[in-house]
Amino acid sequence: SNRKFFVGGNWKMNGDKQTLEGIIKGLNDGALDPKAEVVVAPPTIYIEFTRSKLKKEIGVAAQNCYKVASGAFTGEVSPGMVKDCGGTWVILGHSERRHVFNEPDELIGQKVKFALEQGMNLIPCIGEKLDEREANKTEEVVFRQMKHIADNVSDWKRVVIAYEPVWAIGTGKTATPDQAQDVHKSLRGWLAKNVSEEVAHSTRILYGGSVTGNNCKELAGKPDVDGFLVGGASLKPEFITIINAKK
Ligand code: G2H
Repeated sequence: SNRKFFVGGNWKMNGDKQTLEGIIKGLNDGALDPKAEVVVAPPTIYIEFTRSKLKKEIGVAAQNCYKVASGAFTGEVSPGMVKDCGGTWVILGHSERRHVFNEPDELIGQKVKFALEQGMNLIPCIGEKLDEREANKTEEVVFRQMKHIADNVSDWKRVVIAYEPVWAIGTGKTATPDQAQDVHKSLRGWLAKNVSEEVAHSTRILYGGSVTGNNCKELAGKPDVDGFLVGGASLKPEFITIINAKK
C-alpha cells in the first residue's frame, strides 16, 4: 500500500519536565526511519513545552479535547487551545476516556466533528473489551464505534484510526499479529462499504495495546497494520525501535 507508516506515542499521564526532556532528547537524537510519520501526545500541560523542545519533523498531539471552542467547562481544553500551544493532532475516544471517564460514542462523535472543523488532525480510537471479544462481539462493537466516528468525519485525510483492544492495553497481553490483522481488515472492509473504496484504501489503521520493541516488527508486517499507537513503550528508548519497525 502507499499508506505512510505512522507511529504515535501516547505518554498518558506520565512524566515531568525533566523526564520528558530526556525522552524528547532521545527522539531528537535518534536515528528515525524518515519514511515513518511520528507524533507524540504529552499530558496537555506539557504540549507547549514538548513542542518547544522537539524537532519539527515530529508532531505533537493532545490526548483529548472538548467539543466546543470556549466557555464554562471547568477542566477542559479546546482544539483551538491545543493549536495555540503548537499541537496539531488530537487523540479522541481513547479507551481510558471511554472506560475510566465514561465518554459515550455520541460525545466522541461530537468531538471528532468539532476538532476537524477546527483544523486538527485526529487519532480516534476504538476497541472491544475482553468480555465483548469472548462473546464474539468484536466486530459489532468496533463497527458501532467506527460509525459514530465516520458519521462525523468531514476530511478523512486528517484522520488516522487506532484499533486498541481494551484487553491488550497496558496489560502486556498484545493481540497476536493475526488477531490484529483480522480486525484491521474488517475495519477496512467497513470503510469500503460505508464510506468509500478510496477512504478504505488510503486511511491508516494503527494497532495499539502493549506494543513493544520485541513484537512490533511482526505486527508491522501485516498488510492492514499501518502503524502503532504506543503507550508504555513510548516512554522508553525502545520507542525508536518501534518507529523503525518497517526499516
Ligand atoms: C493503548 C496503548 C497506547 P500501551 O492504550 O494508547 O498503551 O501500549 O501501554 O498498552
